[in-house]
Amino acid sequence: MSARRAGLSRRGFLGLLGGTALAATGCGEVAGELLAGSAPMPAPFTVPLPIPRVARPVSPGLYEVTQRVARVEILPGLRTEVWGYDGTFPGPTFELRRGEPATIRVRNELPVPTSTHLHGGVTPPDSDGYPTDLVVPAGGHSGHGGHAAHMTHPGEVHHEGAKDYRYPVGQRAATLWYHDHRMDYTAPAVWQGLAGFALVRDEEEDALPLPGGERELPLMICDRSFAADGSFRYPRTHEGHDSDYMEGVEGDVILVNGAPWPVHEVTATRHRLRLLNASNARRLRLRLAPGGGFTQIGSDSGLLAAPVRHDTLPMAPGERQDVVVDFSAYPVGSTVTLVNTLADGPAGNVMRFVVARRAKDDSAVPKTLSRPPERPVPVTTRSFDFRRTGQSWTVNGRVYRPGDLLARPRLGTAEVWRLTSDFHHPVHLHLAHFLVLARNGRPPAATDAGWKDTVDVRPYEVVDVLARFEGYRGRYMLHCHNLEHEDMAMMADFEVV
Ligand SMILES: [Cu+2]
Repeated sequence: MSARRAGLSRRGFLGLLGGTALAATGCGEVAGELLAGSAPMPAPFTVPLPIPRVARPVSPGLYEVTQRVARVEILPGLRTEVWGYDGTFPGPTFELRRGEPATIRVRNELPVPTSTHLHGGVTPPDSDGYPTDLVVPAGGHSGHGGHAAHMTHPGEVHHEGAKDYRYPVGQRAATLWYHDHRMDYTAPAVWQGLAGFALVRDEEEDALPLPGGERELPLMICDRSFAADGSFRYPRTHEGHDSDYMEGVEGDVILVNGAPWPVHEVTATRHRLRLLNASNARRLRLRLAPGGGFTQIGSDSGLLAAPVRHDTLPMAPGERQDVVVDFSAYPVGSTVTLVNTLADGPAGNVMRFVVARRAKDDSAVPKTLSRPPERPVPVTTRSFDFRRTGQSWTVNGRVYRPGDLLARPRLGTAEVWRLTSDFHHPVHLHLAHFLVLARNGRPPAATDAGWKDTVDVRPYEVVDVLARFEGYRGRYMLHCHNLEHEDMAMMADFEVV
């Protein structure tokens, strides 16, 4: 029985028993603290699934996107103020191709500074969305945002009004995403809507007969809570993050592509689902009801060598799963519901597919998908401990300070990074992609397959990853992708030398 079902809040539970007891009782699957909303919840599976607009370049290789405030209908009949790339939540999808460099000019018309990180991108350091490399709104709003006063940090860089983020796109086809990454404010800014997809394609993927077009769906799953007037609820105090939500904020409404518990009509054919857990803190364990499975074809950083079949997909914040679901296995007229078995009640539902009719299907999932980079030989091992220290979340006992380097790996080498934790910490490395080698000295889970950039480290777990430092020299970061933990200092810098 979970602590919540027993009538105790998780913060009370943690306070009462402490983290060790939490892990020992097996209640440790839920990471955050639930923030209940007060808006009427829509009936599930009534709102159509939106597909984010695909961004069009203004000239070859140049995109422009404007971060601005918009009022959009998320809950039927109510308006929600979002901070969106081009005023939408999710933002537009950037379709990128390996070998074709792209520049994304991000204009900031929000009341707060921003920093945009391409998550999973192999990106030069000056375009990587460092937390103090800021685009400040034109017109001098940088010092006093409407929602949150802007504390300045040593070494902070200000770009007035806009910044050109340059992406060489030398990497393999993969499901990437972009989101705000500003120091101390990533969690509220992403909650407010600053997130979108970026899909990298390449010739290796083009040659495969995978489902495409309308049968390829990017699905951004995240939770939010709403006040009675439809506005987002988010707990903050004047000093910053609300310590009652130290473990992370979980919403009670599940959104897919910005719509609550949507429904989507499909033909009885294979569909490719590019799943992203974009929640601040909520972990997911996805399943199909009434049954069936997922054929995983890709991980965070690209296609697998060969497909892997799963009945359930655990997904921590920041992780992606590229899967194929064959809807011809279900009777025409039936429904297939994507559920999250880690939650009770409304949050246990995600979205529903309606199998509308038969259709021709030329797609297939070949036995050989791709040739991922070979496993490199590590030159050294380093340890990173993700742990609560007082009122902060720390890495190796240190509260994040920009420029405080924890490692200096050499370009072109690989290292084993041993990740340990006291709680759920989805650990994300910028620049470097990695293979999961072991969990507690044992082989990793089947769902850890392939090259990744984010790994779910569970309470008191030891996770060994083999990271490749390829691409660029310079300063990058590793951090917890529970966004409240990240804002409460669970980040560290490393420099590729
Ligand atoms: Cu964490």
